[in-house]
Amino acid sequence: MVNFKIADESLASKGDEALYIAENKMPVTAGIIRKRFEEEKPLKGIKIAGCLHVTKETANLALTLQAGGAEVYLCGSNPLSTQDDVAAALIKKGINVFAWHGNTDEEFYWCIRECLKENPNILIDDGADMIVTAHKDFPELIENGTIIACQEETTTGVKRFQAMEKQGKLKVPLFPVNDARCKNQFDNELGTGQGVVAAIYGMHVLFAGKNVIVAGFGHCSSGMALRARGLGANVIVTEVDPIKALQAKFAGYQVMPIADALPIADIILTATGCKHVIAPTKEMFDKLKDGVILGNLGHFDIEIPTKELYEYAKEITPIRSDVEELLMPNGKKVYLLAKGRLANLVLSEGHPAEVMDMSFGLQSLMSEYIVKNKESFKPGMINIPVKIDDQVGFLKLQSMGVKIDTLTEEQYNYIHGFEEGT
Ligand code: RBV
Repeated sequence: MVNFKIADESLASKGDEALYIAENKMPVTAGIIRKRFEEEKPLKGIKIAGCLHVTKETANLALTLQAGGAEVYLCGSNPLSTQDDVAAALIKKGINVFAWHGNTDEEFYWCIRECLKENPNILIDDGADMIVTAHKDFPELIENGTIIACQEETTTGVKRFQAMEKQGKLKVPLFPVNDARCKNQFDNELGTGQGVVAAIYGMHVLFAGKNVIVAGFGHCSSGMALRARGLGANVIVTEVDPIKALQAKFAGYQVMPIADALPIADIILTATGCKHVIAPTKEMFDKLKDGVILGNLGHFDIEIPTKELYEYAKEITPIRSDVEELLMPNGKKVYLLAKGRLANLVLSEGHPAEVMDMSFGLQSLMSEYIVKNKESFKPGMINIPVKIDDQVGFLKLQSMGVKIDTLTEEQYNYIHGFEEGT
């Protein structure tokens, strides 16, 4: 029996169309790996709970895990990113889903708890909320060994787990899938990078000639800066890390403190993982240019100080789906995308299937790896095996019909030796 709470079951056929589009663009996850999983059933008898954006790409991950024999439970990793048609299609295919677009914070955690109540063996998180909830509310699942190991999809989640581990509070083996090369060099750079189009979906704005501020210059934000420049914007980068600031400068961007950038910014896009990228003060808010568009592409809604902006605004008017106009006390208008939540997921449909194919290929193979090696893990962060990272890379190349060279024995010995010099 499928267990679920979703918005509208009648959206299933629309969801099927979305799933089909993604499936065709995910030859690794929905093709090669799914086919092998169907034959070998490496996840037989295993329950997997995913706290992930409920998108057509995540749906294909869920179906691959199911093909491998797992019983799959899914809840959303953000209150606004669930695609209700996808959720409807999934329950018809036997995936247990607790997610709907626009759930409250309380409902969000209720959905997580519904998944945890099912005694899952593997948790796949995106942002750490599910695994942190397991530690707080379901410690017995950790203590009695029901949870074998966990996987984390995003940078913000990995940072939270690093903090937990430092404080001795991380009680499960944790694989930071985000940190694998096949994840962060593609999903983060290309996926979040292309997410700048959320500002176009939201306001149908022209980037050419605009001053676009990109906060941060990590994997995600450097991708965003590149794509915004490609659209013809004058990109200004803000940073706190001297090396990343230098990288931005040498890549040809202007670099300056955010306080200096605010008065000239037409669009401000954040993906730093840090809170209050714009300090929540009257002085900073008054600096914002009339008509500025504010969009966050980072995991949580604290990068743009949404709560404080709402409190400071004289009027808040929803002007279209997921876009609000804030009238500031000085008469200027500010346009906020997606209530400060990930605009790339809320206004657009999330990262394209082609890159999610690699992230979710890793999640699939890591689930298999966890089951195969379940006796050998200790609590704490454990790197993704290079072999699995490489395997996803090879599978992706194979699916694209791209061949590469292999080291000869002589080359291998040279590269791993020190004897040969001048
Ligand atoms: N993300 N998922 C999607 N289409 O399902 N798009 C983005 C999708 C993930 C991405 O891996 C990123 O690390 C995370 O969302 C941020 O919450």
